[in-house]
Amino acid sequence: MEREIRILHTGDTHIGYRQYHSEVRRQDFIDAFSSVIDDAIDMKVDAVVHAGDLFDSRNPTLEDILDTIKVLSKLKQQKIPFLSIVGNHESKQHTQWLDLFESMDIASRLGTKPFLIDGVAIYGIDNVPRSKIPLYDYSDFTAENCGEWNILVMHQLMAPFPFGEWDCEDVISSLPFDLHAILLGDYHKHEKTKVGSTWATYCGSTERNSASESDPRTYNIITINDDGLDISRRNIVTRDFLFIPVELREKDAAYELIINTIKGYDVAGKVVFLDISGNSDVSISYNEIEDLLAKQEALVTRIRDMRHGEGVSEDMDVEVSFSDPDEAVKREIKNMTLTSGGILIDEVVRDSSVPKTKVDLETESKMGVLLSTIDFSVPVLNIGLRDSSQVVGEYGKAEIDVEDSHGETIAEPAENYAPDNISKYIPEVQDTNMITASTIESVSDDETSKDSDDETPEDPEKKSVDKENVHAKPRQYNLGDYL
Ligand SMILES: [Mn+2]
Repeated sequence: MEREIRILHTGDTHIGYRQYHSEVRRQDFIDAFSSVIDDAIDMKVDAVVHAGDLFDSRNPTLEDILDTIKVLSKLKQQKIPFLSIVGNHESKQHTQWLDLFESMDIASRLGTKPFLIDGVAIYGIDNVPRSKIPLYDYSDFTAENCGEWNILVMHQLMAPFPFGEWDCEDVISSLPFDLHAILLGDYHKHEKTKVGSTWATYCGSTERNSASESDPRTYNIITINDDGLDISRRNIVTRDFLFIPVELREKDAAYELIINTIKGYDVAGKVVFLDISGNSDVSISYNEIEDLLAKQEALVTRIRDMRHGEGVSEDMDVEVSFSDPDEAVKREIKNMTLTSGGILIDEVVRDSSVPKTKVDLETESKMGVLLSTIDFSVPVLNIGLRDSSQVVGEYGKAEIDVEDSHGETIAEPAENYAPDNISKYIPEVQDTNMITASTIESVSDDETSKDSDDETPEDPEKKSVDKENVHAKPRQYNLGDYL
């Protein structure tokens, strides 16, 4: 080798994660990424490799994107390449966020053609969903332009690590060149092992994505020189998570015990878990405890009452299993008050005997059958709309003129506004003669705006309530109702 090459390997930065609904925590995730990039600049590494899950969501906010661009631009200024793959969290259908950053020349998307740094060739495989791993096609990889040293970046759970879904050995033996290291993301804890003569290593996440990630966060430095390839781990300074255990005994002194215990800790600015165990006969109100912790300036307070099986919740590593997942899905779908059309589409999409390429055809044909069973014959002429607005449309059915959302007048099948339909869907209006197109339009707009709101909700619970309200109200009053 002409010179030593050093690569900073990071991943699972999950930018945009508003953990515990805290804006400060969102900032913590971008700050952690930023501090890793600052280290890369201080160390003058030859490249930063990101092993996926740059963003927590496939729909990061503009703020998240701008913050990320700022950080990547710092690297760009120092002419340090940022090389990355797409993780499962941020993965979009076709074009990826990484493509945007590549087009801005602040990142390179790794793939089957190597990114070369002197004698080191770096390849990447975007996250592959578990079900598609056995079908993965290596044929795009060639030995052409491969390096003296070859590195592959992946975002998967890999064997020989115990949680593995894909075997490092399969990957190594399937590639047409020698692989010296697999730099991994997805698992959030640092790991390092050798598979034959190939290193496999996880860098760890840059911030704590849950309370179970209690160890210090880490990244890797990969050093390649004439002596070989070496992997070393570095810690990242992140916000403290503090775990305060309290074991309750007697009923009377419960609050005193909790308060005195809390006072023994410096909770300011920390994410605080108060873990209550012990006598389950002692009932306590959490509000006072939360107030006390807030007064002591804890950033986030989480009370986990272990006496009621809490703490064994989302924050811990727990395998959730259903005795029959299909049954569980069916039950949930039932609760969604979908229309028969909605259920039909769901069934077609879920049906493993329907090839993906036939889903649209199958849906269309089944929907046709469903529509043919619906009785649309309604007493059109009794409708209290102006006769002059009624015209006969191209299908020979009566139509009425209504304003669409752009204020344009369009012809709509009058049956959509037939008395039966309207009174059914707008319960507060009993006299159908009062209904005008504008009434209908305003209801429609309201609904559309709610449905098209696909932003990540501030509070998932609140959102689900809103959704329920929307669905409790009948959705529409035309053909769309059967969708
Ligand atoms: Mn991740």
